[in-house]
Amino acid sequence: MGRHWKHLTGTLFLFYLGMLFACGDAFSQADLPSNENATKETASLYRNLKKLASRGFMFGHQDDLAYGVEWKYKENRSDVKEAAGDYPALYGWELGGIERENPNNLDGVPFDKMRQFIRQGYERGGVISISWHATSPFGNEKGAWDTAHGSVASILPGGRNHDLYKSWLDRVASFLSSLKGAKGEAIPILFRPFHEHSGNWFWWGRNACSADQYATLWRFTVYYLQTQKKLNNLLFVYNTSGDFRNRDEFLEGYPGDDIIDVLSFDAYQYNDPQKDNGFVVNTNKSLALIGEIAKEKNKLFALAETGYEAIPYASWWTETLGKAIGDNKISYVLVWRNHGYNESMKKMHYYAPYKGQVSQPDFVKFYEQDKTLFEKDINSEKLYQ
Ligand code: BMA
Repeated sequence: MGRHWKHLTGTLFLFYLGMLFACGDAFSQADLPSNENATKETASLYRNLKKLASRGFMFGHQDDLAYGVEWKYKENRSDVKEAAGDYPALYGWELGGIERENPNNLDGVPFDKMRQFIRQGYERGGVISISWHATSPFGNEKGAWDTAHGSVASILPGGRNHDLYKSWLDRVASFLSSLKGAKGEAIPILFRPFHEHSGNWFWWGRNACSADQYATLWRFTVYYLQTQKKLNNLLFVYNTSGDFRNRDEFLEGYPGDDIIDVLSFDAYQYNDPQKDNGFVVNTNKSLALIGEIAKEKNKLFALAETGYEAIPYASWWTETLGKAIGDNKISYVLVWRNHGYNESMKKMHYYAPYKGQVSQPDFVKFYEQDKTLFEKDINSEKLYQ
C-alpha cells in the first residue's frame, strides 16, 4: 500500500473514530432523564430502562409486599411470588394521606412500613413507582374523588390554598427524601402524581380544572420538589385515563418534555373478555399511539395501572393482557392492589393472582414468556449502575 493510501485510510480511521464518539455522545445525551441534576442511580435507571424495553416489560404490583388477599404485613410474603415463584420487578406504592400528616395512607398502609418495603424492593434490584391520591384542598370526606371546580386553581401560586399545598409538598418531600439504600443513596422513584387527569373523578380531573391549570400544577410541583427540596431521585410519570381518542387528547394538559420522563395511561378490564375484546383492541391501539409519541419525544412509556378485578377469566394473563400489550415496547405494566374482600364494596377487590386463584396457571405461563420481566429477570440487569 503506497503512502498516499496509508494517509487516506488513517484519515478515514480518525473520521470513523470521531463519528463513533459523536454518535455515542448523541446516544448518551438522548438517554438522560429530564432532570439534569438527577442522581447517578436515577440517571442509570433511566438509561437502563431505555435499553430494557427492547428486551421486555417489567411486571408490577401495587402494595405487593404489604398485604395480599388473605394476609397483612408478613415478612417476605407476596401474592405474586406465591403464584409465580418470583417477585414482581416493579412495586407500586401510594402516598394519599401523607399531605394530612396521617401515619397511614388512605388504604391503611403505615408510611413507616412502606419505607421499609420500598427499601426491600430496591435492594432486590426492583423498581419503585409512587402515586398520590391527595385529598382535595377543599378538604371534604370525598378525599381525592372530588370534582368540584376550582380546587387546582386554589393551590397554584397566588391561589388561596397555595401555602397549604406547599405544606403538602413539604411532607411528600420529607417522605421521598427518607428513602435510602444501604449506602445512604437516594432510592430512585417513578413519581406519578395527578394521575388519570383526562377522566373526571379526581379534583385534578378534566372538568375540575383547565388544561393550563393542570400543566401549571405539574410545573410548580416539579419545580418545588426539585429546586426547593433538592430531590434529584425522581423520574416523573405523566398519566391519563385510557379514554383518549387521539394524540391531542392524550397530550391535553401535558406539562412539557423538560420535566416528564415517562408517558403512560391507566386502563382496566370491566366486561367479560370472552364476549367483548374492546379492552384488548383499545389498549393495544392506545399503547401504540403513546409509543409513537414517546419515540418522538425520546421518553419511556408504560401501562401504569391495569387489571381485571378478582380475575374471573382463567386465561386473562396470556389471552387478554398479553395481547393488549402486544408488540408495544412498554417499560412496565402494573396491576392494582390485592385488598381481598372489601367490606364497603361487598366484593373481592384484587388484581394479581394468589396461589390457587383460578388464573394462577395462566399467570405462570405469562411469567415464563421471555418478554415478561420479574425480579429474577431484572436482577442481572443492575438497573442502578
Ligand atoms: C382504588 C381502590 C381503592 C383505593 C384507591 C387508592 O382503585 O383500590 O380501594 O383506596 O384505589 O389506592
